[in-house]
Amino acid sequence: MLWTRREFVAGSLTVAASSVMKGVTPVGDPTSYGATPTPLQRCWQQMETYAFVHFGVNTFTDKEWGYGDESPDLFNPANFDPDQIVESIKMGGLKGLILTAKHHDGFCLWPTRTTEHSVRNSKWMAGKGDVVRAISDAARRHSVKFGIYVSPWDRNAATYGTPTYLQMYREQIRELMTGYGPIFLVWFDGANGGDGYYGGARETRKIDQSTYYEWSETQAIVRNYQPSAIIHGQTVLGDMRWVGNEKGYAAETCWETFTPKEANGRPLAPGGIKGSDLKTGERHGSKWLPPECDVSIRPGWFWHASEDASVKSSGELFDLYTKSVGRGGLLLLNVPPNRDGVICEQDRKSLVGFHRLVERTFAHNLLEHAHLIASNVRDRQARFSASHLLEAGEKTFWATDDTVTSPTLEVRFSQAVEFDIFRLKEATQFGQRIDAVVIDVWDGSGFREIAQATSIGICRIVRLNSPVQASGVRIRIQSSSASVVLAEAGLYRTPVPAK
Ligand code: FUL
Repeated sequence: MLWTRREFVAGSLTVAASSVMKGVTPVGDPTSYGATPTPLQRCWQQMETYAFVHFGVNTFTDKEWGYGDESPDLFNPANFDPDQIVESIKMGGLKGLILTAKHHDGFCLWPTRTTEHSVRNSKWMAGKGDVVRAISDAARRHSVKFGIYVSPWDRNAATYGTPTYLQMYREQIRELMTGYGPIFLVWFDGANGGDGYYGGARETRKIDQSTYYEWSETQAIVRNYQPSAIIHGQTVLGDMRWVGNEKGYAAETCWETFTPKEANGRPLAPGGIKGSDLKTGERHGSKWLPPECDVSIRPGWFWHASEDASVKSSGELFDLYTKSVGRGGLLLLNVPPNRDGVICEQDRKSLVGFHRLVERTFAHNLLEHAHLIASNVRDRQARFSASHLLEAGEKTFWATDDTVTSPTLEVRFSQAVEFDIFRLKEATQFGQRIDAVVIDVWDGSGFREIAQATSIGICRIVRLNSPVQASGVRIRIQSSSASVVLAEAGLYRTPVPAK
């Protein structure tokens, strides 16, 4: 049944009957529920998407994992253009980039004092080059945030596997944290130990992933020098969880919270937790640890000529966006420079198209001028009314009374609208509260259910298989672990069918 005008006024927007008017102390904000994000995590989650830049000796050897015996001379990008790389990333709407300062082969893209295996001993720029400097400077010039990947596994280092290597690794982190300005994110890889060059030993070395790196000490270096950096990995100090796959998507039901623990009770280490658990997170988990969904725009992480024809299309990237950002996570999209040291045209084209798709889809909220009719408004105060759902950001929100955990929101349109996406955002400073939601459309004579969703969190995008037309829409919160605090609601129509 549609709401009458009287119910609309009584239930939603007026403050006439509120406690404010009755001279009673007005009810304040709801209390937060469960784990909540830190201010740092909230800022980072607003970024939604950022890039990985895999670049190094592998770019020139056509490999994904270099053995560690590559000559530094191999690294010789003919037309290295850091501005072109950063601009390409920006054209994709990506808000930051994470450079592989050192991959598993151990070759350092900056002139480190810790090893001879670096750009300092390469023909490139007669040993005077510094890729980390060039890219971080360009990122700053273009207002793109800069982050670092520094592989713990080092197949070049003679000392790998001993405490001496740990000293070297930590010194590398120190150099990177202190020499290149603000770092927004540090990525610690889970791939560890195996065969390698190891200073000529050419053998297999196994380490105990959960104890060898003493992660809390290693990561404390990051916290000390870059207190505003997000730490990748579900470790003691980690601010996020890896999503458990490298395909760029989270599970359909995906919670922002997680309780980091290893099945065998050993210390936490990157890569040490079951992938399926990471994909869904954990309802009522002890920590706010949103998933970061990493994926490459190409089949491999490094550039390979043979993959020039396999660049993901804009539509495919948009689909991944809805399954990562749209499931409460972040999208980390790898865009690898080629041997010239630039991003290829086909990758740029996809990035531009992807950005345009996101912008155009979400530019026009079909609820914009509609009256949102809420079945309950907290203390009937205007500052908690459903109209705030149409304002961007988490600062304003629709909130219900403490006892109301399954309210509805209804909308009537003077003219039918067509949409294929709906998006909800919780005000996450109050925690993840909603458990399940149903969307109904009014077809002229009654409401018909068209979609359901579970976890909402910072952003939930539900994409319908095909567009629907409706003269009314009802959002039914079926269950919530605490009263509802929603920041945004929207209906959208994708401009072109995404492939
Ligand atoms: C993995 C690595 O082994 C890959 O080469 C790549 O860097 C990816 C992002 O992480 O663990």
